[in-house]
Amino acid sequence: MRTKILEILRKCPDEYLSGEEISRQLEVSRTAIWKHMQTLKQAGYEIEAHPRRGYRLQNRPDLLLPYEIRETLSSNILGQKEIFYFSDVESTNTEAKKQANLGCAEGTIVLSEAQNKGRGRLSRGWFSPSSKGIWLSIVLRPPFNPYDAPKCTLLAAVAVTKAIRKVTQVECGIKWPNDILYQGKKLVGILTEMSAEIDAINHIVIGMGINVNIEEEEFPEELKEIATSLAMITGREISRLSLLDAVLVELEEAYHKVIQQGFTEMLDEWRQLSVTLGKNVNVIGSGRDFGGLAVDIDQDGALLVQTTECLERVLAGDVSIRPQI
Ligand code: BT5
Repeated sequence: MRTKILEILRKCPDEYLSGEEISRQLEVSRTAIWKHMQTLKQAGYEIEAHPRRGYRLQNRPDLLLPYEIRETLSSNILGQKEIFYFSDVESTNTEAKKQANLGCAEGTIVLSEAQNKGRGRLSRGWFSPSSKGIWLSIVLRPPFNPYDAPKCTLLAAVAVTKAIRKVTQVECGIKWPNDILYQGKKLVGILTEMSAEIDAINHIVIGMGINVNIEEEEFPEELKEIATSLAMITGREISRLSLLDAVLVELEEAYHKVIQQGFTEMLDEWRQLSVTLGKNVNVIGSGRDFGGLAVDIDQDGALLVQTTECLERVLAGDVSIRPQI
């Protein structure tokens, strides 16, 4: 109902519409309309209510509200079923996993304006200030073997990189396995979590943290040297709604292609968007630390690193790119 009210108000941006007119169009009482208007105001919409003329929409909040998302959404499945929206939550991945365990549909998305316990890998934290980024989790139920699940992180990284490039023209690239960087600084982090049986995936939750409109001084001291945002790079505010739409569309397209044709083409796209390949890297946390040249990824998405002794295959861990001397 609130989506419909907003639709009617948006059609006549400069006019007042009487409560009677709106209630006639939507076939509900004027009191019901009044109540919905109060809820919309509480959500941040500036709606002028004139005693004789009626209602007029003056300003939309810069929030990722489900009614606003549905207005611009051009994906077919992702975000088209359920959207769980919070102003503040511990972690959208934790919420998405809860919903997935309760049986939510594939394509369900969870968004929050802020996260107070945003998570990275290995219990690391994710800085998620209110309304400054896209803190998003997507529930997928892919027909793949659990063995293929790590490639979902690569798939998500390709989709987000393409979406960011399209919407903002920022030439960011992917650092294996889950970071999107711009000039060496982290713009996006991806956290993929899975629930599976031995031979089948129950669900995968892809969590993405995209730093959209965070200003340099807003980052905590420990992130200032290593993190960046789209607003810092472009010098302008970026529409989170347009970017969210592009991310969902790209991810959906890439996901369907992988289901129909396998991972080969996606892995090629990953190679093209990578900032890791061809660089000297240090590999940390995969059992033992070592350095070498990142030469390729294999069919499983593992990073192949040429050391002085042999070709190492890295399936998990952190990679830091050594600065060129
Ligand atoms: C990641 O982990 O990069 C995955 C981050 C995923 C965040 C999303 S937000 C929506 C969803 N819900 C969640 O709870 N999580 C997902 P990792 O590779 O472990 O990197 C974590 C490290 O990145 C931290 O230890 C910091 O050094 C750094 N970091 C934290 N917040 C950052 C930010 N906003 N921008 C850039 N770097 C950040």
